Amino acid sequence: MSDELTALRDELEGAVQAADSLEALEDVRVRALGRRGSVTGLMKSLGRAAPEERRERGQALNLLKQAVSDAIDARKAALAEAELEHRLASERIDVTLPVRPAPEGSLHPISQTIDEVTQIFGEMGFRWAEGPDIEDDWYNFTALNIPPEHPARQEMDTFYLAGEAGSRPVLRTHTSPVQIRTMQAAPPPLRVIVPGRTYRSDHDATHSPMFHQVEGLAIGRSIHMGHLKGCLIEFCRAFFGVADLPVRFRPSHFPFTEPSAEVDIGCTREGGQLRIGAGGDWLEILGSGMVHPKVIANCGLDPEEWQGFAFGMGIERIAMLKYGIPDLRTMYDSDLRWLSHYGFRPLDMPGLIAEAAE
Ligand code: 2NL
Repeated sequence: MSDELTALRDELEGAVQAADSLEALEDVRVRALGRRGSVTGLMKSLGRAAPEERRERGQALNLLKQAVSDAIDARKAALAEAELEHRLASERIDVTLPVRPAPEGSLHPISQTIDEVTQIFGEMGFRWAEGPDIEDDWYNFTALNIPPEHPARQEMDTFYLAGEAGSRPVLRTHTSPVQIRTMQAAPPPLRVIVPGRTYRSDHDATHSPMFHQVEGLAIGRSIHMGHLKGCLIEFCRAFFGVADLPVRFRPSHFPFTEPSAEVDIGCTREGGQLRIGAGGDWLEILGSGMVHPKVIANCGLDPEEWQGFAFGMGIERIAMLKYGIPDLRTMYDSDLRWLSHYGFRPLDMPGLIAEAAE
């Protein structure tokens, strides 16, 4: 090979080695081997060479072209490998890292409390039942043995709606109408737990016109006060997570139960701080009683054959007690800061799961 071609080969091989990317390498290839490239130009000029020189110069040019082409291929492979190495290093993922928590919503304490109450009674054989928010006078009052002069019936305390042809629909003031419908719908024995929205015309620091109740009903041939006491003591202890929680039954009155009992749990109030558990003090949690025979009869059942117990409690109240929420009105503000403070992770059932794990 002539000095001139050797110099060109060295120059091109140097350019190939200097190319630091596939694009730069392609530029070198075009400058050398492209249609107007330096090596291509020399090949084209071969025709003008003297016949005796042509063979030798042709061979030398072919060697040059081959050498440049081989250098380009080798450099291309090296660059491609380096690029792959770089990607493997930069796109490396650590599969041992813990999962990043996805942003998620939370359960309102009212929903959480309803879940907890229905789960505790569910384990005692009660099934969930629900019914309409808009009721008629018979289901909300008459069937429940509520007398015409009872304050709950007054315009002042209850939301009435304008109905058709003199009827007077009412926003249910308790969830009891659902139990009446349950007794009508299928023959006993039965056990239902009935959470839901209820409405009363009351609005101040401790009352909201819409609030939540959960009621329960068990009907059978030989259900007695002992069953009522056993179920409600068990509920109070499971719900508040205090195994030896004192529970007291105090005589009371409701039109729909006879006898009736208010249920109190033990607590202490030291320095204005309420603590649920054994102590000298009592806190009212729910109302209960044996279903009044007139209510059983109103549902088309024979009170001589069927009897049972019922109970009811306010969800907001027991949620505030259990979770230390000081102000009822904050429950309905939809303040995201409040919700993220008092809200629950979906499927989180404190008390119960903790108890099962022990
Ligand atoms: C309370 C007291 C109570 C009932 C609700 C009931 C339902 C039927 C028949 C008899 Cl269908 N009783 N429910 C019984 C006793 C008390 O609620 O303080 N609630 C917030």
